[in-house]
Amino acid sequence: MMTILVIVAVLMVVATGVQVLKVSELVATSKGEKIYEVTEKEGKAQGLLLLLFMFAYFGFFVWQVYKWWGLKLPVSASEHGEGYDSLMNVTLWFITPVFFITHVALFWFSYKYAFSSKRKADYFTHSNKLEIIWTTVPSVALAVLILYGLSQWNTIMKPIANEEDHVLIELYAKQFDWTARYAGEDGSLGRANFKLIEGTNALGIDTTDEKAADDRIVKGEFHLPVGKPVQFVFRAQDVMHSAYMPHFRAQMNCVPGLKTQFNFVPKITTKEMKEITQNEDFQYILLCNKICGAAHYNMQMDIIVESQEDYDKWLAEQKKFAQQ
Ligand SMILES: [Cu+2]
Repeated sequence: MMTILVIVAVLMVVATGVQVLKVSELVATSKGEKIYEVTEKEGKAQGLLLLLFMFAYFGFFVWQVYKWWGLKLPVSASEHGEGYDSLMNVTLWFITPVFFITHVALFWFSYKYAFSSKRKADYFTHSNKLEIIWTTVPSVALAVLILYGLSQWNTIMKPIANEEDHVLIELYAKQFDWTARYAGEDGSLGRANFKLIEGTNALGIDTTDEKAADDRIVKGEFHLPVGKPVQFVFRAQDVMHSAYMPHFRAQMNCVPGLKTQFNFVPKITTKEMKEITQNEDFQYILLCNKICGAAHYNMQMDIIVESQEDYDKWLAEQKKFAQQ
Protein backbone atom coordinates (compact mmCIF):
# COMPACT_ATOMS: atom_id res chain seq x y z
CA MET A 1 0.00 0.00 0.00
CA MET A 2 2.80 2.36 1.01
CA THR A 3 4.60 1.69 -2.30
CA ILE A 4 1.48 2.56 -4.31
CA LEU A 5 1.06 5.81 -2.37
CA VAL A 6 4.69 6.76 -3.02
CA ILE A 7 4.32 6.01 -6.75
CA VAL A 8 1.11 8.10 -6.94
CA ALA A 9 2.82 10.97 -5.06
CA VAL A 10 5.84 10.90 -7.44
CA LEU A 11 3.54 10.85 -10.50
CA MET A 12 1.59 13.85 -9.15
CA VAL A 13 4.79 15.83 -8.55
CA VAL A 14 5.91 15.10 -12.13
CA ALA A 15 2.48 16.09 -13.51
CA THR A 16 2.55 19.35 -11.51
CA GLY A 17 6.03 20.14 -12.87
CA VAL A 18 4.85 19.62 -16.45
CA GLN A 19 1.84 21.90 -15.89
CA VAL A 20 4.01 24.64 -14.35
CA LEU A 21 6.35 24.49 -17.37
CA LYS A 22 3.41 24.71 -19.77
CA VAL A 23 2.04 27.79 -17.98
CA SER A 24 5.42 29.55 -17.96
CA GLU A 25 5.77 28.80 -21.69
CA LEU A 26 2.35 30.31 -22.38
CA VAL A 27 3.18 33.41 -20.32
CA ALA A 28 6.51 33.84 -22.17
CA THR A 29 4.86 33.37 -25.60
CA SER A 30 2.15 35.88 -24.75
CA LYS A 31 4.90 38.40 -23.94
CA GLY A 32 6.33 37.82 -27.43
CA GLU A 33 9.47 35.95 -26.34
CA LYS A 34 10.88 33.24 -28.61
CA ILE A 35 11.16 30.45 -26.09
CA TYR A 36 12.71 27.73 -28.28
CA GLU A 37 15.53 29.82 -29.67
CA VAL A 38 18.95 29.10 -28.21
CA THR A 39 21.08 32.21 -27.96
CA GLU A 40 24.75 32.26 -28.85
CA LYS A 41 25.60 32.96 -25.21
CA GLU A 42 23.67 29.90 -24.01
CA GLY A 43 25.35 27.68 -26.60
CA LYS A 44 28.83 28.89 -25.55
CA ALA A 45 28.01 28.35 -21.87
CA GLN A 46 26.84 24.76 -22.52
CA GLY A 47 29.98 24.02 -24.54
CA LEU A 48 32.17 25.34 -21.76
CA LEU A 49 30.29 23.28 -19.15
CA LEU A 50 30.80 20.14 -21.22
CA LEU A 51 34.52 20.89 -21.47
CA LEU A 52 34.73 21.36 -17.69
CA PHE A 53 32.83 18.11 -17.24
CA MET A 54 35.47 16.36 -19.36
CA PHE A 55 38.21 17.37 -16.90
CA ALA A 56 36.12 16.26 -13.92
CA TYR A 57 35.34 12.98 -15.69
CA PHE A 58 39.00 12.22 -16.50
CA GLY A 59 40.00 13.31 -13.00
CA PHE A 60 37.51 10.82 -11.52
CA PHE A 61 38.82 8.09 -13.82
CA VAL A 62 42.44 8.66 -12.78
CA TRP A 63 41.45 8.90 -9.12
CA GLN A 64 39.66 5.52 -9.30
CA VAL A 65 42.67 3.83 -10.90
CA TYR A 66 44.94 5.32 -8.20
CA LYS A 67 42.63 4.48 -5.30
CA TRP A 68 41.81 0.89 -6.25
CA TRP A 69 45.06 -0.15 -7.92
CA GLY A 70 46.14 -1.89 -4.72
CA LEU A 71 43.04 -4.11 -4.72
CA LYS A 72 44.17 -5.98 -7.83
CA LEU A 73 44.62 -9.73 -7.54
CA PRO A 74 48.19 -10.91 -6.90
CA VAL A 75 50.13 -12.71 -9.67
CA SER A 76 48.31 -15.64 -11.19
CA ALA A 77 48.71 -18.87 -9.21
CA SER A 78 47.94 -21.03 -12.25
CA GLU A 79 49.88 -21.58 -15.47
CA HIS A 80 47.13 -20.53 -17.89
CA GLY A 81 46.49 -17.42 -15.74
CA GLU A 82 49.56 -15.68 -17.20
CA GLY A 83 48.04 -15.75 -20.68
CA TYR A 84 44.71 -14.68 -19.23
CA ASP A 85 46.31 -11.70 -17.47
CA SER A 86 48.21 -10.60 -20.56
CA LEU A 87 44.96 -10.73 -22.55
CA MET A 88 43.42 -8.44 -19.92
CA ASN A 89 46.42 -6.07 -20.00
CA VAL A 90 46.60 -5.92 -23.79
CA THR A 91 42.87 -5.15 -23.92
CA LEU A 92 43.25 -2.38 -21.33
CA TRP A 93 46.31 -0.83 -23.06
CA PHE A 94 44.30 -0.92 -26.25
CA ILE A 95 41.04 0.58 -25.06
CA THR A 96 42.29 3.15 -22.54
CA PRO A 97 43.92 5.46 -25.16
CA VAL A 98 40.83 5.04 -27.36
CA PHE A 99 38.68 6.04 -24.39
CA PHE A 100 40.72 9.24 -23.90
CA ILE A 101 40.91 10.16 -27.58
CA THR A 102 37.19 9.67 -28.29
CA HIS A 103 36.13 11.59 -25.17
CA VAL A 104 38.49 14.50 -25.83
CA ALA A 105 37.00 14.68 -29.34
CA LEU A 106 33.45 14.46 -27.98
CA PHE A 107 33.77 17.29 -25.47
CA TRP A 108 36.23 19.49 -27.38
CA PHE A 109 34.04 19.51 -30.51
CA SER A 110 30.92 20.45 -28.56
CA TYR A 111 32.89 23.37 -27.08
CA LYS A 112 34.69 24.46 -30.24
CA TYR A 113 31.65 24.22 -32.52
CA ALA A 114 29.01 25.62 -30.20
CA PHE A 115 26.34 27.54 -32.09
CA SER A 116 27.52 30.75 -33.74
CA SER A 117 25.39 32.95 -35.97
CA LYS A 118 28.51 33.86 -37.99
CA ARG A 119 29.13 30.26 -39.05
CA LYS A 120 27.22 27.95 -41.35
CA ALA A 121 27.33 24.17 -40.96
CA ASP A 122 29.04 22.23 -43.73
CA TYR A 123 26.69 19.88 -45.54
CA PHE A 124 27.71 16.74 -47.35
CA THR A 125 25.67 13.59 -47.77
CA HIS A 126 28.22 10.86 -48.20
CA SER A 127 31.94 10.04 -48.08
CA ASN A 128 33.17 6.61 -49.13
CA LYS A 129 36.61 7.31 -47.69
CA LEU A 130 35.21 8.08 -44.23
CA GLU A 131 32.87 5.08 -44.33
CA ILE A 132 35.74 2.76 -45.17
CA ILE A 133 37.99 4.17 -42.44
CA TRP A 134 35.49 4.02 -39.61
CA THR A 135 34.29 0.55 -40.58
CA THR A 136 37.70 -1.02 -41.17
CA VAL A 137 39.65 0.34 -38.22
CA PRO A 138 37.25 -0.84 -35.44
CA SER A 139 36.62 -4.15 -37.28
CA VAL A 140 40.32 -4.98 -37.50
CA ALA A 141 41.00 -3.86 -33.92
CA LEU A 142 38.10 -5.91 -32.51
CA ALA A 143 38.93 -8.94 -34.68
CA VAL A 144 42.52 -8.93 -33.31
CA LEU A 145 41.28 -8.75 -29.70
CA ILE A 146 38.62 -11.43 -30.23
CA LEU A 147 40.99 -13.84 -31.99
CA TYR A 148 43.56 -13.34 -29.24
CA GLY A 149 40.85 -14.04 -26.61
CA LEU A 150 39.64 -17.09 -28.53
CA SER A 151 43.13 -18.61 -28.66
CA GLN A 152 43.43 -18.11 -24.87
CA TRP A 153 40.00 -19.65 -24.33
CA ASN A 154 40.94 -22.72 -26.37
CA THR A 155 44.09 -23.36 -24.33
CA ILE A 156 42.15 -22.97 -21.08
CA MET A 157 39.17 -25.13 -21.99
CA LYS A 158 41.02 -28.09 -23.55
CA PRO A 159 40.26 -31.08 -21.23
CA ILE A 160 43.19 -33.05 -19.83
CA ALA A 161 43.82 -36.31 -21.71
CA ASN A 162 43.03 -39.43 -19.64
CA GLU A 163 46.57 -40.82 -20.03
CA GLU A 164 48.13 -37.69 -18.56
CA ASP A 165 48.97 -37.78 -14.85
CA HIS A 166 46.43 -35.52 -13.15
CA VAL A 167 44.10 -35.04 -10.19
CA LEU A 168 40.35 -35.40 -10.78
CA ILE A 169 38.06 -33.44 -8.47
CA GLU A 170 34.33 -32.89 -8.56
CA LEU A 171 33.08 -29.66 -7.02
CA TYR A 172 29.48 -30.02 -5.96
CA ALA A 173 27.44 -26.87 -5.34
CA LYS A 174 24.23 -26.55 -3.38
CA GLN A 175 22.53 -23.87 -1.33
CA PHE A 176 24.75 -22.90 0.48
CA ASP A 177 28.00 -24.78 0.50
CA TRP A 178 30.58 -26.63 -1.56
CA THR A 179 31.67 -30.24 -1.41
CA ALA A 180 34.79 -31.57 -3.11
CA ARG A 181 34.96 -35.21 -4.24
CA TYR A 182 38.33 -36.69 -5.15
CA ALA A 183 38.59 -39.62 -7.52
CA GLY A 184 40.27 -42.49 -5.69
CA GLU A 185 43.08 -44.80 -6.80
CA ASP A 186 41.05 -45.92 -9.84
CA GLY A 187 41.31 -42.35 -11.17
CA SER A 188 37.57 -42.03 -11.81
CA LEU A 189 34.54 -40.77 -9.94
CA GLY A 190 31.64 -43.04 -9.12
CA ARG A 191 28.28 -42.41 -10.80
CA ALA A 192 25.89 -40.00 -9.12
CA ASN A 193 22.24 -39.14 -9.61
CA PHE A 194 20.04 -36.58 -7.89
CA LYS A 195 17.38 -39.26 -7.32
CA LEU A 196 19.79 -40.99 -4.93
CA ILE A 197 20.22 -37.96 -2.68
CA GLU A 198 19.09 -38.82 0.83
CA GLY A 199 20.28 -38.52 4.43
CA THR A 200 24.07 -38.74 4.54
CA ASN A 201 24.40 -39.26 0.79
CA ALA A 202 24.15 -35.54 -0.03
CA LEU A 203 25.83 -35.92 -3.43
CA GLY A 204 23.53 -38.71 -4.61
CA ILE A 205 26.41 -41.13 -5.17
CA ASP A 206 25.45 -44.52 -6.56
CA THR A 207 26.53 -46.99 -3.86
CA THR A 208 26.29 -49.91 -6.28
CA ASP A 209 29.00 -48.40 -8.49
CA GLU A 210 32.38 -49.95 -7.64
CA LYS A 211 34.18 -46.81 -8.74
CA ALA A 212 32.46 -44.83 -5.96
CA ALA A 213 33.92 -46.83 -3.06
CA ASP A 214 37.32 -45.13 -3.10
CA ASP A 215 36.05 -41.58 -3.77
CA ARG A 216 36.94 -39.14 -1.02
CA ILE A 217 34.43 -36.52 0.05
CA VAL A 218 35.86 -33.35 1.54
CA LYS A 219 34.28 -30.28 3.09
CA GLY A 220 35.58 -27.00 4.55
CA GLU A 221 38.84 -26.89 2.58
CA PHE A 222 40.43 -28.88 -0.21
CA HIS A 223 44.04 -29.41 -1.17
CA LEU A 224 45.89 -29.37 -4.51
CA PRO A 225 49.41 -30.54 -5.34
CA VAL A 226 51.61 -27.84 -6.87
CA GLY A 227 52.68 -28.29 -10.50
CA LYS A 228 50.18 -31.03 -11.32
CA PRO A 229 47.23 -30.62 -13.71
CA VAL A 230 43.88 -30.61 -11.91
CA GLN A 231 40.73 -31.56 -13.81
CA PHE A 232 37.61 -30.12 -12.20
CA VAL A 233 34.10 -31.38 -12.89
CA PHE A 234 31.24 -29.24 -11.60
CA ARG A 235 27.73 -30.25 -10.57
CA ALA A 236 24.90 -28.38 -8.83
CA GLN A 237 21.98 -29.71 -6.85
CA ASP A 238 19.37 -26.98 -6.77
CA VAL A 239 20.00 -23.74 -8.69
CA MET A 240 22.77 -22.25 -10.81
CA HIS A 241 26.01 -21.60 -8.94
CA SER A 242 29.39 -20.53 -10.23
CA ALA A 243 32.71 -21.89 -9.04
CA TYR A 244 35.09 -18.94 -8.87
CA MET A 245 38.76 -19.34 -7.96
CA PRO A 246 40.07 -15.81 -8.59
CA HIS A 247 43.75 -16.47 -7.74
CA PHE A 248 43.81 -19.20 -10.38
CA ARG A 249 41.88 -17.06 -12.88
CA ALA A 250 39.21 -19.74 -13.08
CA GLN A 251 35.44 -19.56 -13.15
CA MET A 252 32.83 -22.02 -14.34
CA ASN A 253 29.06 -22.21 -14.00
CA CYS A 254 27.60 -25.11 -12.02
CA VAL A 255 24.30 -26.07 -13.62
CA PRO A 256 21.76 -28.54 -12.19
CA GLY A 257 21.53 -31.55 -14.50
CA LEU A 258 24.63 -30.66 -16.49
CA LYS A 259 28.29 -31.44 -15.88
CA THR A 260 30.73 -28.65 -16.68
CA GLN A 261 34.52 -28.78 -16.53
CA PHE A 262 37.64 -26.69 -16.17
CA ASN A 263 41.28 -27.49 -15.59
CA PHE A 264 44.41 -25.70 -14.47
CA VAL A 265 47.89 -26.31 -13.13
CA PRO A 266 48.51 -24.61 -9.76
CA LYS A 267 52.06 -23.24 -9.78
CA ILE A 268 52.45 -21.35 -6.49
CA THR A 269 51.94 -23.00 -3.09
CA THR A 270 49.90 -21.30 -0.37
CA LYS A 271 53.11 -20.78 1.64
CA GLU A 272 54.88 -19.10 -1.30
CA MET A 273 51.85 -16.90 -1.96
CA LYS A 274 51.89 -15.74 1.66
CA GLU A 275 55.44 -14.47 1.02
CA ILE A 276 54.58 -12.92 -2.35
CA THR A 277 51.60 -11.02 -0.94
CA GLN A 278 53.42 -10.42 2.38
CA ASN A 279 50.22 -11.48 4.07
CA GLU A 280 50.47 -14.20 6.71
CA ASP A 281 46.69 -14.78 6.55
CA PHE A 282 46.59 -15.25 2.79
CA GLN A 283 44.37 -18.14 1.70
CA TYR A 284 43.35 -19.29 -1.79
CA ILE A 285 39.59 -19.42 -2.00
CA LEU A 286 36.72 -20.97 -3.91
CA LEU A 287 33.70 -18.67 -4.02
CA CYS A 288 30.25 -18.84 -5.51
CA ASN A 289 29.98 -16.13 -8.15
CA LYS A 290 26.32 -16.45 -9.02
CA ILE A 291 23.78 -14.92 -6.65
CA CYS A 292 22.04 -18.13 -5.65
CA GLY A 293 20.04 -17.15 -2.58
CA ALA A 294 20.11 -15.58 0.88
CA ALA A 295 23.39 -17.11 2.15
CA HIS A 296 25.18 -16.88 -1.22
CA TYR A 297 27.82 -14.52 0.19
CA ASN A 298 28.94 -17.20 2.62
CA MET A 299 29.33 -19.99 0.07
CA GLN A 300 33.05 -20.55 0.04
CA MET A 301 35.81 -23.06 0.60
CA ASP A 302 39.52 -22.61 1.29
CA ILE A 303 42.04 -24.08 -1.14
CA ILE A 304 45.47 -25.21 0.05
CA VAL A 305 48.22 -25.65 -2.57
CA GLU A 306 51.14 -27.67 -1.24
CA SER A 307 53.92 -30.07 -2.27
CA GLN A 308 52.98 -33.46 -3.71
CA GLU A 309 54.29 -35.06 -0.51
CA ASP A 310 52.10 -32.99 1.84
CA TYR A 311 49.16 -33.44 -0.51
CA ASP A 312 49.49 -37.24 -0.51
CA LYS A 313 49.67 -37.21 3.28
CA TRP A 314 46.53 -35.06 3.55
CA LEU A 315 44.59 -37.15 1.01
CA ALA A 316 45.44 -40.39 2.83
CA GLU A 317 43.84 -38.95 5.98
CA GLN A 318 40.53 -38.31 4.20
CA LYS A 319 37.96 -41.07 4.60
CA LYS A 320 36.86 -43.07 1.58
CA PHE A 321 33.18 -43.04 0.62
CA ALA A 322 32.83 -46.74 1.48
CA GLN A 323 34.16 -46.03 4.99
CA GLN A 324 31.70 -43.24 5.54
CU1 LIG B 1 25.98 -18.50 -4.78
